[in-house]
Amino acid sequence: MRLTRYFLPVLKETPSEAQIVSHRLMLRAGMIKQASAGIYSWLPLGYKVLKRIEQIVHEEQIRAGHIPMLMPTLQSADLWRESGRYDDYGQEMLRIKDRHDRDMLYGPTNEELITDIFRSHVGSYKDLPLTLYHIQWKFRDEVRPRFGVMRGREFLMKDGYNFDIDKDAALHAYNRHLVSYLRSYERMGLQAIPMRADGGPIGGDYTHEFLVLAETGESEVFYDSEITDLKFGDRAVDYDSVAACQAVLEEFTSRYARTDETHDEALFHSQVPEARRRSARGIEVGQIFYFGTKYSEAMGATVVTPDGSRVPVHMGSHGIGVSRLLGAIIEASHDDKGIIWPEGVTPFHCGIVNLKQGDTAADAACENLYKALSATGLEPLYDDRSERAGAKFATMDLIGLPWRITVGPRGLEKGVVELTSRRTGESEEMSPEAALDRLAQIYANV
Ligand code: P5A
Repeated sequence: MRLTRYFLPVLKETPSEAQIVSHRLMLRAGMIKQASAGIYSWLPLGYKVLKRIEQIVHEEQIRAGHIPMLMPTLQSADLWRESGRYDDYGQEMLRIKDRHDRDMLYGPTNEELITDIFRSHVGSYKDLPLTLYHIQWKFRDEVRPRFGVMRGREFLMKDGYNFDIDKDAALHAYNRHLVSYLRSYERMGLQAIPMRADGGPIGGDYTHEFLVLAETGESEVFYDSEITDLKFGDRAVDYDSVAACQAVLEEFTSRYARTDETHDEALFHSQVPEARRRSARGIEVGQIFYFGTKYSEAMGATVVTPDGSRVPVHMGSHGIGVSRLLGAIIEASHDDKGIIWPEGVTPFHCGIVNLKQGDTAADAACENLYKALSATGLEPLYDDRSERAGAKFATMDLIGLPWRITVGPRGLEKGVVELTSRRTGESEEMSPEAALDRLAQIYANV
């Protein structure tokens, strides 16, 4: 993309309504614009990152054997009356009437809708196990929407639902989700720690939240500091192996780590030596639940077992806060100049800064780099504006592309350009070909 042809409405001023750094930076970098309280338009740069995150989530869910689909945002109130949640959900639910005076709602989650789909089409144990998921907009009329996309009213969630014959099978699905979530967050450059949590309006008492530690997080958390040394890495886990998934769950959840809803001070003290006890704040970027037959019993989602009897299916639901993740990643990765995107989610792989637009050699070298990068499947953002170098660097630093190639007439006389890491600020002179090779290598491992 050439910057002169792009739509990147960066702000010079720091917006006064934004209280936390990620919200400020998303506004300044022209990623989002508030449409009304807690509801945002995703401008091109923000939309690009959102899509990158979605892509990682899709890839990891499919790898785990879960099946993508799409359910609507608007739902009929009748299904929610069946489960009993229509009255329970309270003011967070946005209720709408259509022209026939039918009660509708903008879905805050999809347990009822998916259970209805399941009961309409599945009746036998032979069709299990089954996990369906989608990535779809949700609406929760939060009392205090704040911090930009962190606590929105309209937000994008990946929500998955497992259907299993019994509790053991459903717990394997739970573990599979835990493994796939660890992989997903790490690919986004995040450490998200699974912590024992509370079921809230979804239900069930077997649930973990995934938390990214950050001072601006809305949750208070208590944990054994050893947990922060755990890395999932690029290990290959066989998602069909009950033992392998169980082993990952045990490794990542055996140490004390709880949100304030389930925190037990006495247990914390008895399980964790004082030097390793931590209390901190965290951003909840996902949650997994096993709630057994809560919805299947209420809504009659049953299957025939091998011995011919009929049983309600065991279920769980599993959510990732896709739009919230942008805020969480920025909270975890920025400096005073702007965002620092991890390679896995960056909107463009590399920036090209032309120090002297209009100089024949510099223009030609930039064009060549632009074409060569694009040909290798990488997406560069070429700053081809006739701006001062300082202004171009400031924009690149603000929008946070992890790598920048700087091209100027003086370097070109020596046959070199400069490759700069946004994270370390270190620059290295090299030939344009060497810069291309280096970038290809970096992104081959992402
Ligand atoms: C699990 C999937 C559920 O709704 N039902 C379907 C279950 N879980 S949850 O924990 O309530 O939500 C899942 C994730 O969505 C994100 N989230 C939000 N993101 C932005 N703004 C909000 N107002 C908001 N509310 C929830 C969180 O990341 C949460 O973990």
